[in-house]
Amino acid sequence: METIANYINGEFVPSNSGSYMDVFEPATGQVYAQVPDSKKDDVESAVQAGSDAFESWSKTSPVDRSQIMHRIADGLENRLAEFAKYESRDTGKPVSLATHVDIPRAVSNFRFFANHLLTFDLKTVLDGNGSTNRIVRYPLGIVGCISPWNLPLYLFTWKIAPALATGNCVIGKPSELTPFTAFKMGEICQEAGLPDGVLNIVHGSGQNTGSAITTHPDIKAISFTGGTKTGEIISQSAAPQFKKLSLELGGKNPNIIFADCEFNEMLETTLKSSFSNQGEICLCGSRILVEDSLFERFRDAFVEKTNLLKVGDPNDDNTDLGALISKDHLEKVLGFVALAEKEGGTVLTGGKKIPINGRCENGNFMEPTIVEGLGIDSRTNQEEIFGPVVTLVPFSSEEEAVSIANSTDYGLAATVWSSDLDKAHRVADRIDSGIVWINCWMVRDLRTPFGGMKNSGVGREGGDEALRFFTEQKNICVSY
Ligand code: TXE
Repeated sequence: METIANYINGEFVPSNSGSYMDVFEPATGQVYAQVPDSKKDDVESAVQAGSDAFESWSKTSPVDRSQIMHRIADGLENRLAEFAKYESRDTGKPVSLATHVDIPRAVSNFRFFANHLLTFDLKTVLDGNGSTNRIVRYPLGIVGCISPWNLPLYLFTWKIAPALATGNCVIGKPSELTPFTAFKMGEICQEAGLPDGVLNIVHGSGQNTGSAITTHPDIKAISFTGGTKTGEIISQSAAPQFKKLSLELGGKNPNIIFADCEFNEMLETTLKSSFSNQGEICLCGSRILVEDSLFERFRDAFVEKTNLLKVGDPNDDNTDLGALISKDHLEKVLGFVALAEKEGGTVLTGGKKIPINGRCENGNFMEPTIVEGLGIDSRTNQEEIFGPVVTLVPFSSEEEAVSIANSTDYGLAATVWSSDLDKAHRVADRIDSGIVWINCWMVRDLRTPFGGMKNSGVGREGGDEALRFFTEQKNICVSY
């Protein structure tokens, strides 16, 4: 049994609280580690360490900060295979996915911001009308980064890298369901020579550790990715202290498929956007809107392809879908399938738990699931399921496609498939979401803004947006 420790002031330390939670391996249902449920005084120690380190770190030259961040990326890259196994054990996702997506992206997050900070304008000078304005950006001080369980290290580093790049000290809290790669990040930071106290990783539940971070008066900003309900709670607790907030929340993303699309490419990509990471990605397309004239052809081909996906042991190279994150989450997702049937939907394929023999017999596995025949306003078509369940909805015109796409409270991502780029752009312009992919999915340039509209969040991450979020501006005006 592994015991996870907090990483505070450059050292691995147990939580003062002495209380621990079980960490389960989703693929086996077995407890393999204990994670501290840290309380206010642990967060206080981390904030103290951050305060002590801030003076020096904020004045460290951008070049030196950049070099340390590159060394962190190197350290992670050298241990990529090991980290991919940890990530798969914590999440249930296939090791192959963690090897090709999660850990490489965590490396890129550090590399990208290590480079980007060197070209980011911390200072702007505006001359005119007998005065000069010098606009300067400063690090905020101590910031909180709270991340979820679906892409643990990928999203943890997506937050801490820009925060560190801009000279802040960080209190990071990974999800209590998937703490292991963040725990091991401490070793990498030590080896890379990140000064003590600059990054502090405090483990625990949202209720105890998370809320101690979001309510701490010396923590100036919170960058959060997780559920929309949690985002609401965090907004309420952070607002009275006027903290800066960046919230990346849920989605109910539409894939709009026009009959004139390149069919095979669309089909392959739609399979990925539906079921990658067991559908547990906020960017997965969960409502598939298909033009009438293509509907039957698409439905039959999509069901056929879905039936070929292999659900199984994440350690097996041939596995397409691993286990869902927890027993509770599996029950929640299965509950949505039952709801879909109650609402009049037809399950075309999937919908059930899958027993896997051997090591994984107690794991949280379910079949990839496709449902058709539901109303646009049904709960199944409105609420985030966050599992391998998609719905098919026909449409007859551009107008109707846009109206269905915009009919939920969410606005995170969308895809549009058409060979007519005029039409695709016209539709993209009218969809309320932070990103629209035309004829592709999950293509990411880290310089671009990332985030959601409506209940999918507040603010944007990525590129300059992230560096702006983690800095405060001051305008110094002199008259001559
Ligand atoms: O996430 P939570 P949960 C969606 C998805 C899922 C639902 C709930 O629909 O079914 O959210 O997932 C910390 N103060 N997404 O409950 O609770 C928590 O410890 C401060 C979408 O597992 O939002 C963890 O570190 N922090 C999403 C982080 O918040 C709190 C990814 C996220 O956990 C807190 C995950 C509090 N009061 C779930 N309560 C996406 N957009 O990618 C919890 N936390």
